[in-house]
Amino acid sequence: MSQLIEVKVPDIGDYADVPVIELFVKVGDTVAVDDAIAMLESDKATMDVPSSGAGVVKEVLVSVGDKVSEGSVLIKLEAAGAGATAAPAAAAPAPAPAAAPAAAPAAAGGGLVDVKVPDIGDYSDVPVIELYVKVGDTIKVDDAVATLESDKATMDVPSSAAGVVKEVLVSVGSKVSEGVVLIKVEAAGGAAVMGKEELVSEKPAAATTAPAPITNTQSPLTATAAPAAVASAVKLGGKVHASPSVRAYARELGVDLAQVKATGPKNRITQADVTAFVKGAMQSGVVPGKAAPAAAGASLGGGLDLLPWPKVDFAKFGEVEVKPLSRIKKISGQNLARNWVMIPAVTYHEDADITDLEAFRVAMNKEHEKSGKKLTMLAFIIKASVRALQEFPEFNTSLDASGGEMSLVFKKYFNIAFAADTPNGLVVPVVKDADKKSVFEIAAETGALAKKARDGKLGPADMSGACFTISSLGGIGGTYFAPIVNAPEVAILGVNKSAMKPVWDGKQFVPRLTLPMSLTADHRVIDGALATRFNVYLAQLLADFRRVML
Ligand code: CAO
Repeated sequence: MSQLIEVKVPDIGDYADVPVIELFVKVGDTVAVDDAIAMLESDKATMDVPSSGAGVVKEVLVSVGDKVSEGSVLIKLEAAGAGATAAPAAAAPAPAPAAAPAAAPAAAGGGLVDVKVPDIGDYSDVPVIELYVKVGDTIKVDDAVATLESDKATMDVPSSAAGVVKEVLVSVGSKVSEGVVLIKVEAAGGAAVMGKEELVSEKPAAATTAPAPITNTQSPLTATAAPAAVASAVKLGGKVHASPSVRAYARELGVDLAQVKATGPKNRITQADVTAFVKGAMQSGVVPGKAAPAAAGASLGGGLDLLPWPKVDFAKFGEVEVKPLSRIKKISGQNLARNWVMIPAVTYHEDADITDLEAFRVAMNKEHEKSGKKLTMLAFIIKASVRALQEFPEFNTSLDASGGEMSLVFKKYFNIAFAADTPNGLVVPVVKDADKKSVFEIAAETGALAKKARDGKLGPADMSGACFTISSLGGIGGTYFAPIVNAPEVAILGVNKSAMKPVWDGKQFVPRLTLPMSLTADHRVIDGALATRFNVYLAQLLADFRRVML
């Protein structure tokens, strides 16, 4: 009797209840091991689930929109020849390959250190799609050297050494495997000083440079993850078949994949298809991603009908220097642009009197001087925001269209993100379960996360699961600003530097330390009255912090 093989969702890291956004098989299809079965899309990652078995699809147990987690059965297969020839991964997710130490760089003659492709799982002959260094560049341990892209995964290779790049042995298009030398680095001072990562790196290549788009090489899945700051990938088209990297490429170019003609196997859109589409659009004058050209004055406003980005030869007007955008900026830029365009956002301002709170903070810090514990204004604002979210649950929600119709997801947890300024751009780490933490604990955690952010060491887990974001420019200055909502959240609070202001107390002007607050909210969920009530309540909490306990 034939035995059915269950193809399950393998280890997908911390993700759970991830929506299926595409199904590539139906009953009757014949699939081979590793054929893509479905695509899952969390708020941060798009993942192909490959088949762990070969045979004929007998049952499809999920449909688009269903939410799945590790172990969920997607399909049942009858093995080819009706015999039970399940690949080992069929019954259980393939175990993550043991994280092998990265190839230890051999000190070459003249103090040169080889930076090699580390363990990249089962992949070999993987094309280099981007190179970030050139001869003469000074690099640090963990700086991204190159991006490799297989048909399923995009992987950043971090440098295992610090110093000056003396040789680059590959170019874009070169195919590389584990152990291949990418560059030779002369360590600072001419000696082959190795970074600790290069001696024993327990991290697979992709997991090292945290904020860069990474791929989970430890899982049979492929995931193109983005920092939380930049939230979810835009689903540009309808049902289209394309790998995560092609989707990322299309997003970068603003191409609607639904309009691209596929030439790949199983009608999948390849990178070349996207390029051809853009070329065609440029030649015909049609703005990529749009159904019709933006005829001047003819728009009925259904689309954005934007003009192409202006092309200017800036060098005509004076000396210029062209520098590439950092990877964080490239990714966050796309998401900020989407959030700016798609969210009808309004910013509401309020002043909070933090005279007493600041006096209390200073007194507490003095009292705890010896212990090294320090309370920050940001930590108090996070704690007060949690209380305000509890009082106004609409602020702790996300709009969700995965069920076909828009619904509002109310979250019962309180994870607060905060914007952190780093040399490479803005990242948004998350303080999880801030409702369960003391202000001291929150202060310590934001400090640690901000440091990790500046060191470029935040991982996807540090930046996911936020409910509400705080952007504090208080250490810098400013009066008010209009922060952009960090979708799929529905509101963001910006604060600037507090200042002594004369406040009328009914009889006279008194000096009060005033914190300028700017709350931007998604008007589809939060209307102006509610936003203003939230702001007033938050200001009351900060003016008298005892209210937080009520
Ligand atoms: N009013 C007055 N002073 C303030 C203040 C406020 N609202 N907030 C902070 N300060 C003071 C602090 O008390 C600190 O002084 P002391 O060292 O004397 O205590 C000083 O300013 C520096 O604070 P900080 O900004 O380094 O620390 P923080 O805990 O307030 O903030 C972090 C940490 C990570 C939020 C911050 O470093 C940061 O990156 N801010 C930028 C966020 C950003 O870029 N937002 C814009 C996003 S949209 O583009």
